[in-house]
Amino acid sequence: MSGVLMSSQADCPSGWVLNDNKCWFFSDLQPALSWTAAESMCQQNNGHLASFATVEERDWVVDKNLKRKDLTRWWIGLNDIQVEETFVWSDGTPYDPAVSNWKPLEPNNAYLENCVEIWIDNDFPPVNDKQWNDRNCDGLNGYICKRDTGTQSCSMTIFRHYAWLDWRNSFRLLQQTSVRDVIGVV
Ligand code: MAN
Ligand code: CA
Repeated sequence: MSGVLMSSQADCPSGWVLNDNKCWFFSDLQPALSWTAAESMCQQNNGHLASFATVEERDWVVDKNLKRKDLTRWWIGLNDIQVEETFVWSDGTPYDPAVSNWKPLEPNNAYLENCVEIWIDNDFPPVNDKQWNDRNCDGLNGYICKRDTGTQSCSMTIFRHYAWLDWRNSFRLLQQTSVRDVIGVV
């Protein structure tokens, strides 16, 4: 008889940051990407372009992450590609206008703009400099991915049981256990 017990710890792949029980990735690599290419990069890594379910998530992204980077324009998952003026998040999170943070006069669909960016334009005073703008989806931006945590540190306990009758015909049971670490994010 044998058995396996798996235990794991929620964690993020290397290069991703853990916040609010999600993993976040900030790409300021060159070349910058179109919205569609950025969304597909996030999907290849088991995520989507970032959605914001709460004001805390939204502000954490800008205040704790983007302000330290040089790049000023970042794709997020919000878009109205399917139906003009109906905004949806690419990961399926319901769009809550109370969590939105549009720049004044945006979204304006000025140049057939169906994708949304965070635009840090370093205004002074910086009142509107971390807000959202709809932009043509072919524009080249940095991007932010979000995904569920994976199981990075994970250990596996293997049980083996041996049972037999000894020379005096009494029942003997032996349990052998071994623990192994499994490395890698699922
Ligand atoms: C201006 C405004 C924005 C528009 C951008 C495109 O800043 O018209 O609404 O999205 O240009 O780069
Ligand atoms: Ca716009």
